[in-house]
Amino acid sequence: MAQLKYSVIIDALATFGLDIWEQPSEVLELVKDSGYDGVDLTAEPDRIEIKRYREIAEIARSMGLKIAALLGAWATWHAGEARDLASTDEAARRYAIGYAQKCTDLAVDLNVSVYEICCCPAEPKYPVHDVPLPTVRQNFVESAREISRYAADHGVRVAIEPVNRFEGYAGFMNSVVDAVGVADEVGEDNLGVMVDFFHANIEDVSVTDAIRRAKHRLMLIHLADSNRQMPGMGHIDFTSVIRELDEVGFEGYLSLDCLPARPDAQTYLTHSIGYMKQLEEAVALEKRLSEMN
Ligand SMILES: [Mn+2]
Repeated sequence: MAQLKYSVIIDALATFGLDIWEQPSEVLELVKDSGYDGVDLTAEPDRIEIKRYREIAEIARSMGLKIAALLGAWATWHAGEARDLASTDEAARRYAIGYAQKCTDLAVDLNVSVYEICCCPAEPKYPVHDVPLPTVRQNFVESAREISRYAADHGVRVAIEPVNRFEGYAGFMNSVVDAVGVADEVGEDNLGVMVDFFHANIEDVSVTDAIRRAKHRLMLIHLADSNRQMPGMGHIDFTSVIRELDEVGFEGYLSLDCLPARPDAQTYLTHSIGYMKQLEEAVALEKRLSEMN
């Protein structure tokens, strides 16, 4: 059984006062020493100088850390502005597409293979959004097609992250199953989906079902438990998750994405990977035993 690869979404460390742009070596060393294979850097091509990105990518690589993915900032709470790929305001939708294209350019520059896109309204409304769902879908599909074609021309992959009804458009692409349907409709080979366990636990039949259904398009995973805390702190059955990832032959990264990350940076990083690796070991052993029969 192949070992899984783990990464850390660097933005989540902000709750501990750790800022990669201020103290890159310190943050990256902590991640490396905790046993991770990579980091996910947030894509803010208009706010952070390319020179700074290159420096940080260089420090990471010199430590043997890969850049697993660029994290797109799509929700207003995260981006500090609206980046809505399904907006009915054409200028706003074009603005969001422009951001995605800059993410592609940044990925090329830093030699990162994949980044993610989400469908987040400027202001989420639950339980019903005021734009008809077919319109939301049509707008997003058009945006995703344009984005993935641009990315394909540059050799970059794009992963759709479905987000739960409270953070995305309630009723549109909240589940992984829906996201696979949207990706199939767009029909570009470099467009896939990712599974964030927190969102999938709310919206899909189960996290393992989501992995199984995403199979042919699964590019990335965001790692958290059902309550968005460290794996082991909620009720997701991670043993089944690991079996399923082995079953579908997942080769991407699991990027630690708990919000708000707690209780302290050291515990957050070491507990999460330690818990997962222990279960991985048990699943590998289980497989070995079953093969002896
Ligand atoms: Mn996520």
